[in-house]
Amino acid sequence: MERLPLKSVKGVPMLKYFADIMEEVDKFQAHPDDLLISTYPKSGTTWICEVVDMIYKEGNVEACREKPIYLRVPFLERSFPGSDAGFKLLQKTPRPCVIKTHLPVQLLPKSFWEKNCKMIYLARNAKDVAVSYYFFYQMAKVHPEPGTWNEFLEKFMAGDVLSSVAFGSWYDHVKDWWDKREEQRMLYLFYEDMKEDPQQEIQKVMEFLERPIDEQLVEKITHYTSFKEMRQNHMTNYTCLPSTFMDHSISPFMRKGVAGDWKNHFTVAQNEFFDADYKRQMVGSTLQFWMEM
Ligand code: PPS
Repeated sequence: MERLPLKSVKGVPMLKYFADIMEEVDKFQAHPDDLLISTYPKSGTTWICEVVDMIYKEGNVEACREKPIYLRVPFLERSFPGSDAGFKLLQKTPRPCVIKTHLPVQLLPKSFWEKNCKMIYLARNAKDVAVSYYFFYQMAKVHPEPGTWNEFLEKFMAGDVLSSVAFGSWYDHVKDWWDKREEQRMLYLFYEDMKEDPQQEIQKVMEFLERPIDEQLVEKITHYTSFKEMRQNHMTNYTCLPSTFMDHSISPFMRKGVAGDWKNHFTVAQNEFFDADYKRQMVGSTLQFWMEM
């Protein structure tokens, strides 16, 4: 796997292979009953996908273990040489279905808005996302070289230029999706709330999906979607992919799964600099994050 430079799609830096299919992705036709799961990378996408798949499969663990999560919840804009692009995989998938995306609001195919699809957005605090993304850049070798932690953090803060990170600005992503939540059938969730009270957040998802709340089912889903369980489950921990693509010996995909790990990586100076920039980038937004638990 080659570490190619990012490529701009309407000003958003993207992995080159993803950018190359965006014209086709843009024409994607959503089914009105498709459920879209949208996140900025490293925000707990795999976690919420597994929760939703377990709800759809009414807690049937065997059915959830038939295929890796990236085949059960196809990733719309994903594209790598030698495998089906996400939108092509969706052509072969029975619809309606659950679809994963990391696209910012302005790049999401219009059809999702026009068909008024239900959407779940999961956000995670910027500092933990930056740390998680840094380790992911090292192990998932389709990304450009991350450089040092300090260099990577600067790229993360830069957001929307080609020298920044894949999928662009975290700040714009979380704010723009937040601003859409009232005009769309959208459930906006937070990683930190899922860590704090997974039962409550799973119930919220079930209500949003109009499923009957069954306490035993909630308990079962909470258990099987815990970090401990998902870390050792080959269908959720990405170990089914070849190590040329994701090298878990550099850093496992299921790395720590906590809120507040940033404290082990940010220096005092980096933290002060980041906080000042954060205030500037988030000014005017009502969006609030727990930076630790
Ligand atoms: S990706 O590649 O963008 O789809 O990655 P994504 O799944 O969004 O994020 C990976 C991070 O989520 C953590 N994770 C979890 N945390 C808590 N509980 C569960 N069940 C869980 N599953 C995944 C994973 O460990 C990555 O975070 P870090 O901080 O790197 O550990």
